[in-house]
Amino acid sequence: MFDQLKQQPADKILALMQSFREDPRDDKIDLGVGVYRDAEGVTPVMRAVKAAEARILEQQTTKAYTGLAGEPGYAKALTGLILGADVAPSRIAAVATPGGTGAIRQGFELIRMASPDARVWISAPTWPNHPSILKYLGMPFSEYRYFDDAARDVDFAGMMEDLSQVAEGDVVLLHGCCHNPTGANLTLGQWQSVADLLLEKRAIPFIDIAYQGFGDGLESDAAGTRLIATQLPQALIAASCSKNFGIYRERTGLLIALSSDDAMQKLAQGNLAYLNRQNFSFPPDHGARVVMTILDDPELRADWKAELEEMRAGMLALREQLADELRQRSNSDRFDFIARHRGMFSRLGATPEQVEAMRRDSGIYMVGDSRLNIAGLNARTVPILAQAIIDAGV
Ligand code: PLP
Ligand code: TYF
Repeated sequence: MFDQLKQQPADKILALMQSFREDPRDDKIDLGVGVYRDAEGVTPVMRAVKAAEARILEQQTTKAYTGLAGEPGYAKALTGLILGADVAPSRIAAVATPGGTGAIRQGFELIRMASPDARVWISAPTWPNHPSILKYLGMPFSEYRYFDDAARDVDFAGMMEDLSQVAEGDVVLLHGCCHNPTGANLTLGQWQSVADLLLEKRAIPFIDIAYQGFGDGLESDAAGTRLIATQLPQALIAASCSKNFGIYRERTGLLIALSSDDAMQKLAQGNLAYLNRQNFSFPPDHGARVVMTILDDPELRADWKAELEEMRAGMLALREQLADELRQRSNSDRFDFIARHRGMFSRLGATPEQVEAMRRDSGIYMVGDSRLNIAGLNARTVPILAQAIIDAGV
């Protein structure tokens, strides 16, 4: 039986992680996988997470199954963090999922169940797992232009032109903030134009929000998502707590389906629970319980926000420093986009050969499309990267 299997394509980001580990050089720099690291290169367990875990360890009296949708208090707390108070609870169906990836997967499956011919529109470029999962599920999908390679900014005219071809009932996948892999994001005015277009086309927005709090702050980073949620009758939102709570391996995500009326909300909730049951019965609980504990406790919540804010400010400072170093070394402002981009990533716009040269000559690892993880840097390594970028002729 198993001899019938075909080799599957490797995940390029995870493969890069492996080559980095195998590189014997002491001064190598990992700017590959999207994991936050502090100035010492450590991915810390956040203070509030440790405190919540201690509390759970002490107070939890059972580990019996939760519900198919997971702990309702988790969905309520995280929905509040993402949507604020502007969306009526009667519109919200939600299930806990194994990570943001699980939420995306369940979201796609919900679309396929409801409307098998619906086309999913994804940005070019996007996180590689989006097209990979869509392909695996056999769902029709198309790309819309998103990144202007020359300006290293959003190609908004191209995006709107491509989305003008969206058919009624199609789904448009948008990154809520901190676009992966480019770092280029929509302005609130552009979000409004997208919302108007989707409303006119009767298309369904699907927002993937995996970096809330890593861009301009918790509230600003959710502004596009909130605009869509309040103006469109239906929407899907896949949220991840991996980055902003630093609980990557706990697999903590949430899939939200927003409906226009009560009956549809109940139908959506029932189908989401059904999908969880088909795929894994009950979603993981530990990370969800940690998130709920933090968000529901004013002290833990304040401490979590403060630490998240420190992480965000650190990444912004590194962006500024890198843009400054490159301005001096290139005698131009052509790298200023690094300071304008938001989140963990920027797409540098280097060729695959230049990316390879930086790896070979300087031990600097970035993804082949020249995406670099800003959090992989520190004040000492920024000038080293800047020099390598210049030496590679970017
Ligand atoms: N969506 C995007 C754009 C991502 O970059 C990630 C990456 O971590 C995820 C979703 C999902 O992350 P996880 O499944 O680890 O929660
Ligand atoms: O884009 C990234 O680096 C993160 C982490 O299959 C990641 O989103 C990368 C690959 C993958 C799952 C997560």
